[in-house]
Amino acid sequence: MSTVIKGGTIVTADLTYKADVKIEGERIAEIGPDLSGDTVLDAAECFVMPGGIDPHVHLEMPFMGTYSSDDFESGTRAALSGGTTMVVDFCLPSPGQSLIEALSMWDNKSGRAHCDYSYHMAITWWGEQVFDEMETVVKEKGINTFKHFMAYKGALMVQDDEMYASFQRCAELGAMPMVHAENGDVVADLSAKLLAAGNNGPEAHAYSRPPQVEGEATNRAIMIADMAGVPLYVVHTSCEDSHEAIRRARQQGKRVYGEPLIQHLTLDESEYFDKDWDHAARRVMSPPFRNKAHQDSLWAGLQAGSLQVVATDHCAFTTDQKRTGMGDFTKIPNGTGGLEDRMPMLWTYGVATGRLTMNEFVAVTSTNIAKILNVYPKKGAILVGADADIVVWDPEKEKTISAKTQQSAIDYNVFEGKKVKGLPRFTLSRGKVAVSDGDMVSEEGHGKFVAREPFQAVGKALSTWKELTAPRKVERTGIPASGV
Ligand code: DUC
Ligand code: ZN
Ligand code: ZN
Ligand code: ZN
Repeated sequence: MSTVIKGGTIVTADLTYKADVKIEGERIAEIGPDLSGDTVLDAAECFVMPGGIDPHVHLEMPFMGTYSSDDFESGTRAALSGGTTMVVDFCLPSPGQSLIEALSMWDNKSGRAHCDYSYHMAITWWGEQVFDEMETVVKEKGINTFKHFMAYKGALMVQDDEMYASFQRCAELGAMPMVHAENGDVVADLSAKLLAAGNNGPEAHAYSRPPQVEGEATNRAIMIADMAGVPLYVVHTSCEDSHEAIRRARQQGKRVYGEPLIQHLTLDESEYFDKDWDHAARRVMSPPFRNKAHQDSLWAGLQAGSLQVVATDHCAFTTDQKRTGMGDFTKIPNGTGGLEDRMPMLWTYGVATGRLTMNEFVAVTSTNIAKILNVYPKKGAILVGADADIVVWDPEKEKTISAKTQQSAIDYNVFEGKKVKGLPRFTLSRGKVAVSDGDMVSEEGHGKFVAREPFQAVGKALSTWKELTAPRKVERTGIPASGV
């Protein structure tokens, strides 16, 4: 059985040309003029692009006393509906839990995925067991990225000495550390002061996490990564303060990557002020939305290449879940959706406005991500032999974003009412049509885990636990009950 995508214009990160694409089984078999096959998908007037990769999602994640509402079923269905064909979720061990055991819990959830997926492993505590298991995670479990939370004090937050030790371990294993860069000590102090002064509404969440806390933590993580001799991936870069640190590091030859979110690119802090409680609380996420000057900085970074990737940090909570934080903003579950809307929103606000070229669009939604995460060209490419994760993009197709028509399992959408132009006509997941003329025909359980090989090792001999400084012990309560 073969499928041919016919009559379209192929757009990759570096080329734009007219050709048909023939798929046999799960892979691209041939690219060229006038191809034929058993099934023909009409791509006339469309762009044929590598399916999107969202490198940052949280599906059914235990967090702040609840679970994020989109699971691997609804979340990956939402992804495909918007042209995204692979997601990378975060495996979050509870403090004291084995990384391998946490992974098996994640495997139990991800079996329902409609599209392919991979994991990052979070370092939520530190000890000899974590040190040892990191090797198994990299060498046997196909995971080459470790996430560190510099915020959520007393819960997920790592200390600098732990981060330094873990970064060194990443270096010797050929893995890359990632950071949620916010100074958790300062956030905790500002939050307490705001609450004490009677500021308990959702807008106080934004005041508790100013750009400086992000800029400081980004700088700190970059310097620690440099001393550990390892590249660094900074998730959800939301402001100039953090972007500036990344830009400077790159100019100095450091391999540091920055990931703005579609939410921060297109929504600003006015979403929190003079709005009703539900409206503002639904948009509470960390980092919070910023002002327009910060937005301009993020767009400039994508244009200049100092920021490489657009993600969502999709972590969707219902209005009822958000309302558990009424009277105390630190208890509002942090997170927003976006998985379904990332590509149409970026096309509409990026490509259609002239901020990004079509090739840059492909780079930041797919190809750069595949390269940075070491799954290129299996993913992120229109090349013979690559997985047939493809989106046939109709630049004339329009819709108004609405919770009423979305795939995501929550009762609102932070982009409600926004008109987008540019949507999938077809989305293919490993050769299987998942969106057909705008209709969902994807298959639960079709998604497979994508293993990611270690990066080129830095060449040091493996150290043992004893050789690293054993960081001091920190008390942790586990999954945060509140948001600092
Ligand atoms: N930020 C959020 O808004 N949600 C999930 C975790 C995070 O860092
Ligand atoms: Zn984060
Ligand atoms: Zn996140
Ligand atoms: Zn299948």
